[in-house]
Amino acid sequence: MSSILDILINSTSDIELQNIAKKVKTGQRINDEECIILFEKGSLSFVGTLANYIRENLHQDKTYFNRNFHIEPTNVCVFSCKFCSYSRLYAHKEEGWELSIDQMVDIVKSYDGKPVTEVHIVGGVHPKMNMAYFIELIQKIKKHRPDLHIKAFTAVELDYMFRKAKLTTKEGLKQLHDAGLQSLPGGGAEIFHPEIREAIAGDKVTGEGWLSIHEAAHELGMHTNATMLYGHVEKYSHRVDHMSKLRDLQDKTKGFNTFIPLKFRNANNDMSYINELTTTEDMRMYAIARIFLDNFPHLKAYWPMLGRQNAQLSLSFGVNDIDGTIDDSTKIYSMAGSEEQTPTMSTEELVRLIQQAKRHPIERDTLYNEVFDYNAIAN
Ligand code: V47
Ligand code: SF4
Repeated sequence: MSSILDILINSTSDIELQNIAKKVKTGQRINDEECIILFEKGSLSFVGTLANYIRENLHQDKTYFNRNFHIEPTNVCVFSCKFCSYSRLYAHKEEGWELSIDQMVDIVKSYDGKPVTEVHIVGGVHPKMNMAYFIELIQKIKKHRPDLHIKAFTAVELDYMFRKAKLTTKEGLKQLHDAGLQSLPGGGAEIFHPEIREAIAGDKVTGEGWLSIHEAAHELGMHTNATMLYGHVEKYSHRVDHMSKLRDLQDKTKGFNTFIPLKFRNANNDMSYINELTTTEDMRMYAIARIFLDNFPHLKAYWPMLGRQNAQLSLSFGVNDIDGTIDDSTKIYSMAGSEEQTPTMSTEELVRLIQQAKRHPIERDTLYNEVFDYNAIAN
């Protein structure tokens, strides 16, 4: 009997695309040039079929989410990334917010008795919030709720914190890890290639710096995520360069859990003149990431940024994770123009969204251990 990939191979007249489909069928890795060919020539149905084949081989219909909330300590930031709608320079700090340690611990306490498994802490890079401040925060959260997984601080925040404290990356991470930090989120990666990074985020940690912080975290036994901000001034070759560097590091350390492509949103920032990409381009991005990143176990669509309907659609284009309940606790995307102005979804809504796409909802913890199988109660 012909498999779906045999049908795809036989019906594709373009030899280069046909060879890529043959590689996927036999489990071979595609190279950077082939990835560019996919971006340039692969139709949505072509890349979608390949990505869905890989997704179902890895995870069948399983689709993960978790119960989480965000804490954003501040939006005051020493940097001025051109795509950022959220930060306020220190000189205008009265327009922003700065949470005290007690206020953040109170946010954690407001979840007492609720079955959340993860707190995600990221924010602007505030010149006065230093290592000692964040170590105290983490210790207090852990003391109050030891079972809550702390996923916190982008490589951008960490790079600044460690430089100010005159610590090496290894020393700084070790101190935070000892205090209770368990994973790193994937933010701050943007586009690694200096040609683009300098144009959109020229004053923060370099691509190499981002990668070396994640490598050091992996060496300490921590898991991390990786993002890529796409759909602005980058070319396809920059996306491939970015994903290729992530794939190389993953070959070395196996420390990444999930890849999260982040669609550029254009409201209220210095890049508002750039049109946002279409849904077709978004789905092609997810699908090609699933095909190229053969050593990443998971591909996440972050619904507060993409919108819930497109997140649902992405489950047919390689995505097997749609993040968590969020609980209206992040402002990054609502300020950048996402239709999700109050990002919160109840577990029931997330489950329904996944089931409507004819997928199998599973609640996970941060490290993808299965917490609850929703098909067990739905049938
Ligand atoms: O690094 C900022 C992005 C990131 C815009 O690891 C924008 O589980 C689009 O990384 N349009 C921070 N994107 C958020 C992040 C993240 C989110 C959810 C889950 C995880 C995880 C990580 O947000 C920044 C930047 O790339 N961003 N402004 C914008 N206008
Ligand atoms: Fe600061 Fe992050 Fe915004 Fe850049 S993206 S200005 S580092 S808050």
